[in-house]
Amino acid sequence: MLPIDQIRADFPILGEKIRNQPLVYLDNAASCQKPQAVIDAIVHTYSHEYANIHRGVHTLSVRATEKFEAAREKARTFINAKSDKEIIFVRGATEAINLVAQSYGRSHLQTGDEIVISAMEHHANIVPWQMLCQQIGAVLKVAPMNQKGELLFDDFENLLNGNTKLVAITHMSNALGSINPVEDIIAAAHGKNIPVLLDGAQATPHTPVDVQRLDCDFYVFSGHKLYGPSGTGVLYGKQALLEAMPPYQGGGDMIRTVSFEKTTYAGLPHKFEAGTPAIAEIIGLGAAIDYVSGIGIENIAAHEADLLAYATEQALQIKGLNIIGQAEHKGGILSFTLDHIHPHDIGTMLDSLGIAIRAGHHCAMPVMDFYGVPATARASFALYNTRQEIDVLMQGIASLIEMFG
Ligand code: C6P
Repeated sequence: MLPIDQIRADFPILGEKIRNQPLVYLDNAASCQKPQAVIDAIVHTYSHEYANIHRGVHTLSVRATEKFEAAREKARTFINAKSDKEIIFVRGATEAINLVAQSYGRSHLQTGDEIVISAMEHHANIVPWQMLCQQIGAVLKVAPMNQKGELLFDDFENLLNGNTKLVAITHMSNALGSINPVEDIIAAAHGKNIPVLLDGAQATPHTPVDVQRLDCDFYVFSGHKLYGPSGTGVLYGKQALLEAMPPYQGGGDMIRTVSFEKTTYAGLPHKFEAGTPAIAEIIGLGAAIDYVSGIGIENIAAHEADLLAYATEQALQIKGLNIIGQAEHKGGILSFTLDHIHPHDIGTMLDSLGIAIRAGHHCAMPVMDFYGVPATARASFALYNTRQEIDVLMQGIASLIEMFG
C-alpha cells in the first residue's frame, strides 16, 4: 500500500480546483504532474548552481556539470545500464527514436532492408522509420495485433528474415495500455542477429526496466512521463552500437577538435549531445528518478494495477461503454468509447467536472483505424491517483450518458 495522502501532498498541483471542483488528473500517459522535489531541484539550480556545463572552469559551471552528470548516473542506475556512456540525454522519446533512425539507420541499413514495428505504435515509433525508408529505400513491416490489442507473436516472428535489420517496438502501448512480451521479442530477434529498440515512453513510469537483463540494444524514454520536466529524455544504447554510430547533430560539446578541414568527435556520451542541453531540467529529471526510486517502481506498479482492475470492473458495468484495448498484460490505461457520444465531447464534459482525461487519436492513428473509431477517451493512472478519483470519473461518465440520453 502506498502512503497515498503523503504522496499526494508532494504534488502541489493536485490541490488545484478546476472549474470549482477538486482536480482529478487522469491524463498521466500524456504527461504526469511534478512532485515538489523536482520543482525544488529546478528552482535550486537556477537560484544557486546554474551555468553552462562542460565548458567553464568557474565554480558555478563545475557545480552545474557535477549535478548534470550525477543525473546521468541516476538514469543509468534506474534502467541498470552498464555504463554512463550508454546514457544519452535527449529531449524525449521522440528525439531518441529519430536519433537512432538517422544515425544507426542511415549508417547500418540500405535499400531493401526491413524494419519491423507493430500495429500499436505511437507515431514517434512509425514516422521516423518511414522517413528513413524514404531516404534509403528500406521497407517498413508491421506486426499485427488481435482485437484485444495483443501482439500476434507468431506473425511477428514470421516477419523476421534475412532482410530484417531492426525491430522497433513499444514496451507499453499508449493508446491501449498493452504491455508487449519484450523478452520474447528480443529473444526471437536476437536469434536472427537483429537488434531491438524498445520504446519505453509509457513503460518506464510503471514497470521496472533492466536493460542488461532485457538485453535490448536501444531503449528510449521521456522524462515528463516519469514525474520529471518536459524537454528531457534518455536514449540508452549498447556501448558498442553507439561507438559505431555517427553523430546525429553537429555543434558545440560533441567535438574533440575542429578545424575548417576536419573535425574529430568527442567520445560517448557527448558525441550525441551537441549544443547546450536542458541543464536544470535534466537535473530535475535526476530528482524525479530519486523520487520514483524512493517510492519503489514495484510499489507504483502494484498500486496502478489495483487502480486499473478497479476502473475496468466499474467500466464494464456501464452500458454503452466500450473498452478499447483489453490485453491480458496491461498498464494503467483505460481507453474507451461511449455509444453515440464523441470522445471530444466526453473530454469536454468531464473537464467541466474537474476531471482531466485525453480524448483523441493519442498520436496512434493506425490504432484508431484498426478499431474503426476516430478517437477514444483515455483515462491513464499514476502513483498519486486513488479509487475515489475513479469513482468520480465513473459518476461523471454515468451523468454524461444520462444527459445525452
Ligand atoms: N505519448 C500520449 O498522450 P514524447 O512526446 O517524445 O515525450 O513521447 C513520444 C511517445 C513515444 N512513444 C509512446 C509510446 C508515447 O506514448 C509517446 C507520447 C503521449 O500518449 C503524448 S502524444
